This record gives sequence, C-alpha cells and structure tokens, in this order.
Amino acid sequence: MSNRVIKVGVIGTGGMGGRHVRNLTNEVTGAQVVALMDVDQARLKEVAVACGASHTLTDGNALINHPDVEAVLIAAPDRFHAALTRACIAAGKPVFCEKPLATSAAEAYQVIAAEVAGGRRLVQLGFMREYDPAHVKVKQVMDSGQLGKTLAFHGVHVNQASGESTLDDVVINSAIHDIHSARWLMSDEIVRVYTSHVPYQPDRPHTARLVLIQLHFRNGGIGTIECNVEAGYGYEVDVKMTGESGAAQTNSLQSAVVCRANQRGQWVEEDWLQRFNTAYILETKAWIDALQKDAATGPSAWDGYMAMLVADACIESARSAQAVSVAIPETPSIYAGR
Ligand code: ISE
Repeated sequence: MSNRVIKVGVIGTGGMGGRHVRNLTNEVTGAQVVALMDVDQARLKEVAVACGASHTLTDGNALINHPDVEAVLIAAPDRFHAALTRACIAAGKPVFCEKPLATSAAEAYQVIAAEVAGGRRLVQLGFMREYDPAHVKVKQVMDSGQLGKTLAFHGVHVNQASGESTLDDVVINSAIHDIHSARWLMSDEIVRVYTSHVPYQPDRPHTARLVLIQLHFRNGGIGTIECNVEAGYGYEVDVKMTGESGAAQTNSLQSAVVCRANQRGQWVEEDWLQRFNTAYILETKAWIDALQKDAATGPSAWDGYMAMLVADACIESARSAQAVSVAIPETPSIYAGR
C-alpha cells in the first residue's frame, strides 16, 4: 500500500466543509489540504490559517483545475454539487461530494453519464451513516442472516430547528439520508413510496416541518421514514430493522443516564456534527485510504442517483397525495459490487 500524501482541495469552508478540513488535517494521515475555495473571504482566510492551505480561491472550477490539487472535497451548497462534481470528473480528479449529489434525479443522471463515459469510479458521496459504528453493527447483524429475512426498515430523523423549510428541501437535504439508509440496510431498491407532510402553516403546503414516507421494496419488504426538521429538543437519528426472527436497532444516545430529583434523563446531541463526529472522520479516512491505492470506495454517485430518484418520487407523492412508483434502472458495470 502506498503511503503517499494526497493533496486535497476543499470547496466550501462553512460548518460541514470546515469540519472536513479539520478532520483531513488532524485525523486523517495521508491527506494534506492544499487549497480552499469559498466566497466568504473572512471564513476562507480563517480556515486556511488553521489548516495551512497555501491556495485560497473564490472560484470552484479554478480550485478543481489547480495543478497542486489531486483530489477535491465538495461541501458547497446543494445546488452546486452536480456541476462541481462533473467538473472534477472532466478534470479526471477523484471527488468526495457531500450529499445530495444533485437537486433532482435528472441532474444526478448527468453526473452518472459523465462518470460512466470516463469508465471508472471517481465519486464518493457523503452518506456518512455508512460509517457510523451503530449503523454498521445493525447492517452486519441483518446481513449475517441470523434474524432471517429482513422484513422492514424504520428510520427516525430529528433536527433541532431548521427554520421554515420547503417540502423539497426537507426531502432532498434531510430525508435523502434516510432514503439511502433504507436502500443500504435493506440491501434492496425502493420501488414505491407514499409521502405525507405537515406544513408549517396549513395555508403553506409547499413547506414541511415533518415528512412521513411509506416505503415498498422490490423484494417485498416495507418501511417508514419519519423526518422531523423542527423537533425543538435536539438531534437524533435512529433505525430499527425487523427480521423474521428478531430485530436490530441503533441507540443514538451515548450520554450517561442521569437520575436526579425523580427524573431519569439523558443529554441529547445538538446537531449532526456532534452525532456523526466519528462517521465523518471514518468516511474521509476511507476516501483517502482508497485514493492511496488508486481505488474508489463507499457510497457512489449511483447511490446518490438512486436516492434522488426516490426523493423525486417522495415529493411528487406528497404533492399529489398518491403513491408513486420508482422505475429501477439497470446498474452500470462501474458500480457493480456496491
Ligand atoms: C444536513 O445537511 C445533514 O446532512 C444532516 O445529516 C441532516 O440530519 C440534516 O437534516 C441536514 O440538513
């Protein structure tokens, strides 16, 4: 295995991008952040000083094509993900893109077309729950077959407070994680969804504070996703898988149970950066380890595209109050084995 240092350029130095820069710098041996891009100059300079990056840019394409940059991490706003990822593919550079891959399945497909035309996987997607130790244990139990066939997936996803969000945003930015978890943990594709939502106000149906999705899988399994972006008490993500002869579930709260004054309580994390701290480190570590071997790993652009196909169906279902089917395309060979 090669121990060469991979020179990384990071696009977006906000909360998520800043965390990735910190992890790549302090937690991941084999990576060096050499370039940063952001339109916020003050933030850009602050992060550059902290990580020692020599190049600070305000244009994403300039960073991607910079001769010192070997691999790119995209943590820009969602609407830029697909175009920036395609620019990385055009430049022949490996890219770690935060989720979602795009803001529609049609846009995600353009990334697939570009990657497939290039003939090799260059994209890893930030579906970090695949690296959360509790989720990994549940996956191992279900895949071992010790609980028989997997019958159902239940996902609960709670955000402290998001501010008034649109239905599209809740599905594409938040529930997209749960859609991916469902596909990954069930080892199956979602073929039909029925979505209901609670808007912020009855006369603002294009908004959503809570989305409930019923899932039907190709092999007969079923599932539910509850995504509440306005819980008001903290951040939680948990899954429960039901097998023929048992169940496996995560228990996201790792804090001590404290009993005091007739109360039994537990501290609840504030946000995803706290809850998935370990997963964020492990996913970038896996990315760099793979790049050192000239390989690709983890959630792929195809996973991003399949999740977007389901997300589009969920939005259509919530708008029409009808169940919506998802046509499953054939998987291109470069994504086989995932
Ligand atoms: C955020 O962008 C994330 O990716 C978090 O994991 C998710 O829980 C949150 O809802 C999103 O807004």
